[in-house]
Amino acid sequence: MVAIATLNRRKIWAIALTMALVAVFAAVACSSGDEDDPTAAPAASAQGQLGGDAKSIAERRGLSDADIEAALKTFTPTGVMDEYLMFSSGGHSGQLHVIGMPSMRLLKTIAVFTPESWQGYGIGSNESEEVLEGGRVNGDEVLWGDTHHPALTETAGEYDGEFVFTNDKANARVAVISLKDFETKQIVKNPITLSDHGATMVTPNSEWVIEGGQYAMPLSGDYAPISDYQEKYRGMVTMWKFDRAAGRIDTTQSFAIELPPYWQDLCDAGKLVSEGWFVCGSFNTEMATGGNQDGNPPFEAGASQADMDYLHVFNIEKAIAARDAGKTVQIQGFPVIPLEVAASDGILHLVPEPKSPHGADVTPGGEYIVVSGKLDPHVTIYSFDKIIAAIAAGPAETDSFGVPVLAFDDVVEAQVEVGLGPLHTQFDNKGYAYTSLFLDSAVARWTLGGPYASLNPDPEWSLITKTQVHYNVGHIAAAEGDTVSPDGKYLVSLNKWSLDRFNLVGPLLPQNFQLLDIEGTGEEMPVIYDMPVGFGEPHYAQIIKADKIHAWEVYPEIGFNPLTGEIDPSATLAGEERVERDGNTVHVYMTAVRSHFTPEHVTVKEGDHVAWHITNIERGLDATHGFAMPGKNVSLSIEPGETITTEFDVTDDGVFPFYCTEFCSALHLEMAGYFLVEPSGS
Ligand code: RUQ
Ligand code: CUA
Repeated sequence: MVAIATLNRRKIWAIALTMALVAVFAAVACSSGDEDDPTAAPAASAQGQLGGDAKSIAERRGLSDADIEAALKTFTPTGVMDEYLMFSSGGHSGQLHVIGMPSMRLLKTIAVFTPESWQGYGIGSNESEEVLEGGRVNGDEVLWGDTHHPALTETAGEYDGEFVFTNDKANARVAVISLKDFETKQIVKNPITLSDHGATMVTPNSEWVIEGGQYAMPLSGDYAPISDYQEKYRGMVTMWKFDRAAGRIDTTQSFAIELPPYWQDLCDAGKLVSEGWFVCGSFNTEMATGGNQDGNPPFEAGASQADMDYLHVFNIEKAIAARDAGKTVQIQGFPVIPLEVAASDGILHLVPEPKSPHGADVTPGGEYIVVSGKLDPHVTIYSFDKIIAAIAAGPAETDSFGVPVLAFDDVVEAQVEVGLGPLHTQFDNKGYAYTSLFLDSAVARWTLGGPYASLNPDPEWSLITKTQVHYNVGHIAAAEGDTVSPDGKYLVSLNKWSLDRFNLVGPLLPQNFQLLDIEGTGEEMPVIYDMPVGFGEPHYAQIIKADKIHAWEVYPEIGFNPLTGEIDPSATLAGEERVERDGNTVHVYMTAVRSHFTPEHVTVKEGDHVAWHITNIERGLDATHGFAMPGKNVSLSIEPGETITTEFDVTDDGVFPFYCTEFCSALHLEMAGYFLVEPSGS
C-alpha cells in the first residue's frame, strides 16, 4: 500500500489512468483478502471493476488484468525514488549502467573503458586520461572494453554500497568505480593474459577481487605455435588486493595462479561456512585447438566432447601462504604461483562438472555451489563440506598436469533437472533458487535442500515452475542476490534477443531486461516489466538496496579533485582567476558559475602548451557546467565543486569560441568565451 499512500499524498488523483490503477489495486487487494500481499491474484476481472474513464482507457489500450497489475507494481511517479539500483554491465559498450527498480528507469551510464563525452570521460581531462592510461595493453591505448560482471563491494557478505568493480573480458582489465560520485577511479591491466571472464567477483569483505582468465595463451606474452598448446599455453586466475581506504587495487600486493590450459569461466567466492575458498568453472578441458580452416573440428565441437569439465576449487589462505613463502615466479613482472605449486600446496583442486558448464554460484549461506552444464538439462549442486572432506581424505586421481581431482560422487549433493541450456543461478530468502535457461527461454524456480528446506512448503531439490522470458536469457540477477541475505523481491532476466517485443529500429535490435516478481511462492512468478536495452549488451548485473548508497550531492569542497580525493593544487576560487605563463606553457586558472566563465578571453601564441584548469564554484545540486573547445577533442563535465584540468598543444593560430555544453541557465548560450591564438611571429 506504500505506493498508493505516496500517490495519495502527491494528490495526482485527477489523472485518469492513475485512478484506474488505484481502482484495480483496491479490487485486487479486496478480492485476495490480504491487504499486505499486493502480488495476490484478483479473483474477479480487474477490468470489469473499472469505472468511467479508467475502464475505457484500459479497454482502448487492450490492457489485461495482468497488465494492470504489472503496471501497479512498477509504475513509479516522478519524484518517488526507486527501492533498488541495478548495476548492469554494458558488454562491448565498455560501460556500466545504473537502473532504478522497479521502475526500470535508466539513471546513468558510467563511463568505464570507453570514452564518453557527456561525462567528459577520456575526452581531454587529465584526470580521466590518467585512469584510461592504466588500461594500456602492451603499451597501446585501447579505448573500449567488454564489461561482463559488475561486483559491488561487500562487508561481511552484504553489499555495502561503497564501490563497484567490473571486468573487460576483451583485454583482461579490471576497473574500480566509486559510488560516491559514480566515476571510474582506476583501471588495471592484467599483465599475463589477454582475456578474462571469471571477473569480477569479490570475497565477503572485498579484500580480494578475483579475475579469472578465459582463453588460455602463453602467459609470457611470447609467441608459441598452437601445436604447443598443452606445453606452452596456460590459464590463470588473478587475486587483486583491494585497498578500501585508498579506494584502489594495490597491484603490489596482488598475484596470480597459473592454471592448466582449460578455458576458465565464471568464478564465485565462498561465504560464511565456505569463506576462504573460491571456485571457477571451466570448459574446453578437452584442450581442443580448433582449426576448422584446415578441416579440424571447430572449437564448438572439439570443446564439447567430454562428459565432464572441471570446477576449480581454490584455497585462498594457502595461496597467500605460498606467495608469502616466495614460491612465486615473475612473469611479465607479476608474481605468479606456478601450476606445480598450486597442485602440491593444496591451493587448487578440480571437481568434475557436467558438461560445458557456465555458471558457478555459491548459495547465500555458503553451503553449496550450483553449477549448470550448458549441454546438460540439470543443475548440479556440490556440498562445500563434502569437498573439504574429500580434500582432507586425499584425492586418488590427478589430471594430466598433476592437479588433484576429487571424485564426483564424493562431493555432489543433488542434481535437479530444470530444462534446456541452464546457465546462471540466483537465490532468494524463501529457499528457492532460480536458474536461467537459454534454450528454453525461461527462468526456472527450484528448491534448495539442507538448511533451506524448511523455508518453503515445497519438496527439496525439485523444480517448481518456469516463467517464459523473451528471449535467450543469459544471466539473471536478483535483489541483493549475491549476498548472504538475498531480498527475494525482484529478479531481472537479462535477455539477449528481443525480436517482436519492440518497434523495429533496424537490424541491430535492443536487448531486453524483463523484471520478474518473485515475492510470491510456488508457481507465481510473473513478468511485470519489459525494458529495451539499447546501450550495449548486458551480461551480468547486481542489484543493491538503494538506501545503502550514499552518493555525494556535490563535491565536498570547492576545488575538489575526484581522482586524488583532495583539493586540487590548481583549484581556483572566485577572484583568483588568472592566466600565467611559465616558459612555453600557459596556465589558465578559470572558474565556472552560472552563467559565465572567468576569464572570457584567453590569448596565447601558436606553439604554446596550454594547461587549462577549471573550477566549478557552484554549491547548488545539479549545477554542472560543461566545457567544449572546438577542434581540440576537449569535452569536460565539471560538477559543482570540481576542479578539472585539460592540456593541449596549440598548433594553429586562429580564433576558437569555447562554450558551456550543459544548458545550465537561461543565459547558458552566453556562457562562452574566445580562445585567441596569435601567430608565432607576432
Ligand atoms: S557470462 S558470456 Cu557472465 Cu554468462 Cu559472460
Ligand atoms: Cu554553464 Cu551552460
